[in-house]
Amino acid sequence: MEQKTMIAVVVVVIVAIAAVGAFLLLNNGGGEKEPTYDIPDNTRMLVFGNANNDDYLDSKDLTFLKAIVDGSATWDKKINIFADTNTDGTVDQKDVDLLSDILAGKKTTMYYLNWHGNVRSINYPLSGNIAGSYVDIAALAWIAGCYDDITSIRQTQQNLDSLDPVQFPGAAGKWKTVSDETNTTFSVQELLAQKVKVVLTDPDFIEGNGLLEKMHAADKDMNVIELPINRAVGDVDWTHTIVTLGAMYNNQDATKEYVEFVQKVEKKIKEKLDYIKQKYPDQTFLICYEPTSALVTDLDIFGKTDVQYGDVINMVRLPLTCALPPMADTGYIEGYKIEDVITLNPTVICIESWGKINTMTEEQYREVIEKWVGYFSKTGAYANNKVVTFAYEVYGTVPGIAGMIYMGSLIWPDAFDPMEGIAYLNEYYQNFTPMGEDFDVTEHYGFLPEVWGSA
Ligand SMILES: [Ca+2]
Ligand SMILES: [Ca+2]
Repeated sequence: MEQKTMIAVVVVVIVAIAAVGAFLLLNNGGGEKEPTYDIPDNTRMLVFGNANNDDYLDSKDLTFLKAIVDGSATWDKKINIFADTNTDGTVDQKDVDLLSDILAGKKTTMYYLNWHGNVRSINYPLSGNIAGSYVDIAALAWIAGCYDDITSIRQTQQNLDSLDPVQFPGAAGKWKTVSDETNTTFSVQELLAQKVKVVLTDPDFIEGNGLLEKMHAADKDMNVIELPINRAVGDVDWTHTIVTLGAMYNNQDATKEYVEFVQKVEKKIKEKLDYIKQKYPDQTFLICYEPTSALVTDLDIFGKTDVQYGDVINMVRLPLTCALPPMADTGYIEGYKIEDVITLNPTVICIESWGKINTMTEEQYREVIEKWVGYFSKTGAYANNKVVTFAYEVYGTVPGIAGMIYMGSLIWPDAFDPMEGIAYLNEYYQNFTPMGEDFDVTEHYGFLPEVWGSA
């Protein structure tokens, strides 16, 4: 619950400082939310230099840049926004030189688009101690090849000391908390003390509270990467972050395999979309987050701002629409009545846990899940075998996309093959996590969603 409580606090802080927001925007040179650029639809590589808008920063971009400079290609600055490698408004030899240096791994400045479509820069290639808002950064860092640089996490020391050594090798005794005394955000003092050079975080922690500016002021070489971890901001999600980190660390060999995996899963889902939409039109879902009693539950739905939770983002990869419109800034609704869920009658009801698969035994976990499912036994979804339980840390964040084929097989058994779904999940865990090549999701509780009902 730490995650959600913190967000509520941040919202209060944002409201409190809204009156002075305009002043901050004028004076800090950062934190603006009006996009400078529209983020192109078909690229996850948000680095300037990615002239051809694909998911890689490579020699094809350099060839394209040279063609623009020698006049054999024309530059459409609205489409190929990243061609202007040094972001000075023109494409010329300086851009060719900068991209050449980047591809050669030379130390320089690299520019990228942040979650709001604003230009930011880093010291390229990234190196040094990494701090993150949640342990979820481990999943991204593992894929981008910088896992061993993680030293600091904004969670309690108790959280960090109890991490599963199989999922988080080397973390125990190494990772230190960089939480402030209220345990709601980063301590800048601790970031400095722990010599952090790279900060990976969702916007909730550092936007609107002046922290981003404090980090930059404390150490101009502290690279705060304004790309999401387990949120989506507008159209940017953690898949963009991983791909972009690959370039920032000059380690795209590691991320290329991941890009191809994501593209493969997306293609597979897409193949079934028309079939499901025609056979089962207007399918809705609602995510009930850690129900507090038989009467009320918290919800994860779309928020009114552009920051969205990963579980909602992953579920809409399937042909499902959230049963409620955006209701709060963060999309987190506390204390929603279960009788209102029954009235709303979503096609699929998701019941979601957080943190429990790491801290509970299988028996304890099952007991909690079965109790929660019981709260929803009078829903239409339960009558139709469409109550689905899952863990946020698997389906709300980086691994999530790998599990959507299996999730789909539980909801529409005629559309997706469960064995194929399990194969995708195993491919993810075996290739992109510390679990290793023998890991099998069917042998570990909590990694597969389950479906419940009376039909
Ligand atoms: Ca490219
Ligand atoms: Ca330029």
